[in-house]
Amino acid sequence: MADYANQNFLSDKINLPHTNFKIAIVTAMWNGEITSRLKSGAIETLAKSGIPFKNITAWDVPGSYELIYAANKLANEGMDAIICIGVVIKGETPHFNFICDAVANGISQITIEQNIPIGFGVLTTSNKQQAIERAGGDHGHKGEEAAWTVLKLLERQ
Ligand code: RBF
Repeated sequence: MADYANQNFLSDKINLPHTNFKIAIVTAMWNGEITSRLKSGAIETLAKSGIPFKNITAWDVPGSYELIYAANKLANEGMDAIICIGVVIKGETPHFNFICDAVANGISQITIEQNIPIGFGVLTTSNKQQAIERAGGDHGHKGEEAAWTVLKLLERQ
């Protein structure tokens, strides 16, 4: 079995049963310079696996807290999977823990109640540099990884 702790899992091939899945990408516009990179990487990853653009719904919301409402609404509209993207930076966010906890708990509640895969592409970093490094820099691309993750779960649909 592959060991994703020790290899870049993006290199692993996805074997979807079909490519007709409807997938939504919800992106928080707070720290939009970084979230837009994460969003682009997520779209590219879906396209590389053969998901047609017409099947991809993109919704930009104001901040990470709004990812919860948007993801739940999109699940109710019949999406097969959702990718949530946001960047919460500790040094710039006085109530960092409240936002991070609310978003993580809200999204996990939706994935359970709606029974669909949700990719957690929400960076929670100490500073802006750490977020940039995770949006296509030295620490990988968390937008691509979140998209890859939902595709991996859709293999079993
Ligand atoms: N949203 C983010 O996505 N990332 C942040 O770092 C962030 N920091 C915030 C800091 C403050 C002081 C406030 C009031 C909001 C912040 N938000 C952030 C926005 C939040 O997710 C939400 O959009 C707003 O609170 C409105 O519901």
